[in-house]
Amino acid sequence: MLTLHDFLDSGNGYKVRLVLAQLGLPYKLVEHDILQGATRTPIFLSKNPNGRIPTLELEDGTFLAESNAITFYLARDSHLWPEDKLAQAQVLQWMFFEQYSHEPYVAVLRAWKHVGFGTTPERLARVPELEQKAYAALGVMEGHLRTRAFFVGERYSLADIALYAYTHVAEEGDLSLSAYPNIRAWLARVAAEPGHVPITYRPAA
Ligand SMILES: N[C@@H](CCC(=O)N[C@@H](CS)C(=O)NCC(=O)O)C(=O)O
Repeated sequence: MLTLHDFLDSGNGYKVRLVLAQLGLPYKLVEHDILQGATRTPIFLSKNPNGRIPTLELEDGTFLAESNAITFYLARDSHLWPEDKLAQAQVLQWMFFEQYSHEPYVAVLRAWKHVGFGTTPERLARVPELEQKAYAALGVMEGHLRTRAFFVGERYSLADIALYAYTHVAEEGDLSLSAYPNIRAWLARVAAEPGHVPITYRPAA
């Protein structure tokens, strides 16, 4: 059986849990308290030298890191991954956008203000810059969704999952979605997809 090393509050981990749930794949969840440095121990570093969750442990003992690589591994033969070559590249385009232009701002503000990493004076000084960059990313998403139901090819895909994970909890980082009606409508569409589970979801032990 697959084993997912994770931390429940993590949006990166949630992407993987959402894919596993929507594809009906059984797995064991092993939770690590990242607030206490649990992914920085020698044992965890031997699984993922980058010291981060999510990390997926395959049946043969291989460890796979990086949320968007893990969701691709799980979903590439499913309805969550398009068949068309350009659509595949467009899904990747949004997954890379999420990692470079969205997650470092939207997720980090939430990590500081909500998850428990805390707001030190140095972090508070960086908040305006992170907010500006987070809203810039949300602006790109809002514009794209003005004429579309989903990010690629009018079909729910890994692109939507990658971007949903932290956008739907952006307000926990004190970001307001009130000026983003297209994003709010898309969030509701994603949450209505069959097999959707919330970020707090744990599989039965
Ligand atoms: N790019 C990675 C980011 C993973 C990441 O930043 N994980 C965080 C939690 S969301 C973590 O494990 N932090 C603990 C630490 O860095 O010690 C991904 O998409 O999986």
